[in-house]
Amino acid sequence: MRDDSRLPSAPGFWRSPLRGPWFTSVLGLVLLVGITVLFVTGLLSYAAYNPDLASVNDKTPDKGILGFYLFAWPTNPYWLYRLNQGVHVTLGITLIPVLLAKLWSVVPRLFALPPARSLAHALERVSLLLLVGGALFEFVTGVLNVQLEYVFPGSFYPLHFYGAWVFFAAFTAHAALKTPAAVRNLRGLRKEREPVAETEPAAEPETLASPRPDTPTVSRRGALAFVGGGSLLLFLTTAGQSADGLLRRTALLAPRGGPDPGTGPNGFQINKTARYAGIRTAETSREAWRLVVTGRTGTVRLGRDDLLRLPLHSASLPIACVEGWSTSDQWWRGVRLLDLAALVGHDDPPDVFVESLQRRGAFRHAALRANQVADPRSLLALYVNGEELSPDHGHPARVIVPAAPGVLNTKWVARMTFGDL
Ligand SMILES: Nc1nc2c(c(=O)[nH]1)N[C@H]1C(S)=C(S)[C@@H](COP(=O)(O)O)O[C@H]1N2
Ligand SMILES: [Mo]
Repeated sequence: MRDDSRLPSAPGFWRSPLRGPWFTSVLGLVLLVGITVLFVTGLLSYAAYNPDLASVNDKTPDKGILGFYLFAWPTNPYWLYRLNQGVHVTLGITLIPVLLAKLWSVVPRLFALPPARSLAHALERVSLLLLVGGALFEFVTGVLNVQLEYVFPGSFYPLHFYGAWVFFAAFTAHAALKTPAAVRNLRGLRKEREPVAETEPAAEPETLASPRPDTPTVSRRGALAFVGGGSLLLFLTTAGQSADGLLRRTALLAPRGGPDPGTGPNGFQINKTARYAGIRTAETSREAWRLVVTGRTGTVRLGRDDLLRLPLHSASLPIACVEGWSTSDQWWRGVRLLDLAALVGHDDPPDVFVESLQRRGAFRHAALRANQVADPRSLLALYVNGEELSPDHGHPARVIVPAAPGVLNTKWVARMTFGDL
């Protein structure tokens, strides 16, 4: 078996002289840091979405013991979700070349036979299956969600969330086993960093290196630079998704947040248009539209003119989507959620369930937590940047909450039900 180099299970099948402990260790340590950040920002992102408040999007809202950490997402600083999600998505995309290079560097191991030499070895290989499978699953579902928007049966959230835990469990075990050696390798194997003329096959054949290496065509440093260059290119074509104006146009790989938003006060990214959501102008007109607010003391129905007679307040807040893109701060004006709560008998604001005019599709309703309702910057906005909301931004009224994911900022609001959820 060992000598038949035509089979990928034979060590001699793999000829690259670059494979070896140094190359794998560098990539491994980059992933150790990067994936830890992805995991933390991912868990935070999930908490921010209020999954445990109401099972509107998520069919397993409390996530059992995996939801142990869920907490009331704060409203300060108001750019918290924008930063968290920008880091999560941009970093995830940037790490793709590193992940692929790392898998390339260890691929002979994945084919090695016999499948298991001992119970310990068998366990290690099962954990590698979860590690590699988990990594590919998380990166693929993440990229698909960002690029194509929710192409999954059911919801993206439970898939990506449960996948993250499986992946991170295997990742933690793997990191605990390998990090000490990786650090040693970086210290001990300095010579493997040398230019191509002096690049020699890695020292120990058992440790990832090919037993019959080809002559090198690129140095390990050169190969790392190639991987790093790929990451840099992805970074530069993604990071602009959180910027404005010209910089935003550099976000070639990031979705625009829907169609061209045009210019003027309403000229910022649009996720779903009014047409897509099936909103008819007949139901949003001044004559027809009524906001139905329910709470402890009953139900009130408010037309646009009734809302305009309530105190109007302003707040400068961004929209930050789970997909990673965000707008800069927009100047919203409307009625405070806490004033609406008070109208129906809640002086101490409770949670609220918000429903839109939209009849089908995702995100037509959302649950906000008491601390979000209580923030004086949380508005049922009627205006943005000094003008009435455009149909695509949620005319006649939309929710906007500081530090919350875009998905909680319901557009075309029809009904608000205050009370503990
Ligand atoms: N009714 C309704 N509200 C909605 C959505 C929707 O599809 N329907 N999309 C949400 C999502 S996912 C985001 S990111 C923001 C986008 O707001 P914008 O289109 O004004 O930028 O609106 C939110 N409000
Ligand atoms: Mo979103």
